[in-house]
Amino acid sequence: MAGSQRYMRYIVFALFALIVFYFISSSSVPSASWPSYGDSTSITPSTPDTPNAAVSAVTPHASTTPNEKTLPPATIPGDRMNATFVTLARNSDVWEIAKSIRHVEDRFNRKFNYDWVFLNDDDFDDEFKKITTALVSGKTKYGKIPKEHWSFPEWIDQDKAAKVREEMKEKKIIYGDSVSYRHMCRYESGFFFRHPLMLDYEWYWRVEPSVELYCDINYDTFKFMAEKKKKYSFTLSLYEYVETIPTLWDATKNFTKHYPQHIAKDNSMKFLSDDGGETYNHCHFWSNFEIGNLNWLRSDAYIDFFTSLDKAGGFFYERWGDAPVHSIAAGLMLNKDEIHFFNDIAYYHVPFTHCPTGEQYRLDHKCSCNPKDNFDWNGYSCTSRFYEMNNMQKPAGYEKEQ
Ligand SMILES: Nc1nc2c(ncn2[C@@H]2O[C@H](COP(=O)(O)OP(=O)(O)O)[C@@H](O)[C@H]2O)c(=O)[nH]1
Ligand SMILES: [Mg+2]
Repeated sequence: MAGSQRYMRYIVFALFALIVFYFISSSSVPSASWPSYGDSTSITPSTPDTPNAAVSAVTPHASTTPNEKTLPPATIPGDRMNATFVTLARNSDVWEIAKSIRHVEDRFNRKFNYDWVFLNDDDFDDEFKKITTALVSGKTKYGKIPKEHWSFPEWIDQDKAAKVREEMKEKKIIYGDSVSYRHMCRYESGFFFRHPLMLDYEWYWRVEPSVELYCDINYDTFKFMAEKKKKYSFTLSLYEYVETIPTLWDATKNFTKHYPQHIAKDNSMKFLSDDGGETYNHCHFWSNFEIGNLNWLRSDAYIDFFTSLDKAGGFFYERWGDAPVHSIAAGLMLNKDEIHFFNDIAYYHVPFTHCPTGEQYRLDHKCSCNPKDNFDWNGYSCTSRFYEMNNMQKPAGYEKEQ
């Protein structure tokens, strides 16, 4: 027994000695085959046919080879328009707006470096400013909305407004019981373009949290708007939820009766109404995406329109959205050819996608959207009407997406 124990001890010791010997011998092997990154002195060309072996020997970071192809310029040269992105957001929206900014920068703005104005009914905190400033390639500006632009006007009957919110809550109308959503819609309808920070600019592109862009945009969309004399634009259009705007068209008709001088001759009434203006068909451009002209929104025509709607009280007695308000204004007070459909801007805001119709375009612009998700030719979209009203030919292949 004692003899076999001694025997075992001997084997264990021998094994241990072997392991120690192995480690000592392998660590003493010269390690010249693992030069540290950037250490040019220890580098030997790994293969005899490495093209720039001579250069590699003298330049730092020579473990990599230079790209000899001509790459496109990192930014698009040329002058810029007097334009800005604009976002209305709360501090709590920071990570959702961060995603949107990244999309906009990657697909467009890193090539143009336009400014970005952020507006809030509260003070933006340091975290929000730090994150968004780091992401935007242009200048960032942060503005607080004056109280009088984010509160009930004195002519609003508070009890009546509260009762409506209760009723809408029972009917489960989206945002039906929300006061802040109503202030937001009224602000986007009538005030954002008058904020002191916005007065510096002529053009805006509105961006909301959690939106996505799916194709490269390689030209200046603001310049396009200016050169083509466009004032308003959209990517998605649809029918508004009737319960939120039962009297919006009556208020509109009241406006047109009092201000006939503001109505454009070649307007888009056909897009808005199927009976020559008697009733509204609820078609509107989805305003979470907009590229537009701020001077138009600041014009007497638009301000008179907003003021007369505001007096009617529907932002609080109903739940008028800024999308139908902007759309009716553009439809009646601009000429048809001043409204542009950006088929080439692939865009998503929950739950709808605009994915450009036309495969060659999608391939050329590195689009990542599924054309099957495109909403344009769906029965709930109004974009077909826009094409028909303007006698525009629908893009090739649209039938396959219906
Ligand atoms: N500062 C601020 N921004 C708001 C408020 N409510 C909504 N927003 C912003 O207004 C825009 C529209 O709001 P959102 O929640 O996206 O509405 P939806 O797209 O209609 O569902 C977004 O840019 C929001 O960040 C609010 O109470 N305060
Ligand atoms: Mg939104």
